[in-house]
Amino acid sequence: MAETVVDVVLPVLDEVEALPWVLHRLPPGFEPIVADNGSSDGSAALARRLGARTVVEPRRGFGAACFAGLQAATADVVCFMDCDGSLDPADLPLVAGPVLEGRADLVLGARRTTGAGRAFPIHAQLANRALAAEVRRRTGARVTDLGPMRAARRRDLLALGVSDRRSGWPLEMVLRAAGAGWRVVEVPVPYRARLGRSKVTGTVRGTLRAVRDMRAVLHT
Ligand SMILES: Nc1nc2c(ncn2[C@@H]2O[C@H](COP(=O)(O)OP(=O)(O)OP(=O)(O)O)[C@@H](O)[C@H]2O)c(=O)[nH]1
Ligand SMILES: [Mg+2]
Repeated sequence: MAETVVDVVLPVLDEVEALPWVLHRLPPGFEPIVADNGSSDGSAALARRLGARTVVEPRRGFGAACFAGLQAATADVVCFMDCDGSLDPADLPLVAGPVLEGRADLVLGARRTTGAGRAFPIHAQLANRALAAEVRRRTGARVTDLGPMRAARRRDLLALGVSDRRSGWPLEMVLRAAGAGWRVVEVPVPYRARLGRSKVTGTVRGTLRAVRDMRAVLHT
């Protein structure tokens, strides 16, 4: 698979600590697109210095960053992953494989924690499990986690019309994909404690914002 070029969208908000490790770990054939979401710690400049294609999305929100990266992508298959060191780019082929081989339309990396619980706090795990159960109930898709490491075909994803630009983006993508009859497949991927400072799951404000955004998706 070495020559296959897959674009990897990396949403980034102040991730100078994790960026070098993440970019360094990308396997051959996986090209980064850093989608900087108005970082104030020099993440965009660092990404450019390290040779990564970099787009800047001033509109705040996880979905806004992911969408900007998707729009900048050119490869047939696009992956997404958090750029905080919690996911290992070396695992991307596991997630991209079923799409590249035509066996799946959307692949989600279901997070498996190893070691201490700090990687994935219990409230975040419970919230994720409940959301995955709701996705199963609504669509029949056999998902257990709304994993942030994902792969799909670029054109299909653009046509899906995911409209949320904040934390509801990952949930809306799965609901729309399953609703459109996509083959949604899950593969396990290791998940570890992030590098740098937690912005969502480790903070009350971030968690509440994520819950609000997800609720909005469920109720539209
Ligand atoms: N929270 C947040 N993250 C963003 C945004 N834009 C880009 N990101 C990036 O999206 C990825 C996921 O965000 P994280 O902060 O890791 O969210 P999380 O994994 O739920 O929680 P923590 O790792 O505990 O902060 C990271 O690479 C962020 O840098 C944004 O507007 N908000
Ligand atoms: Mg994280």
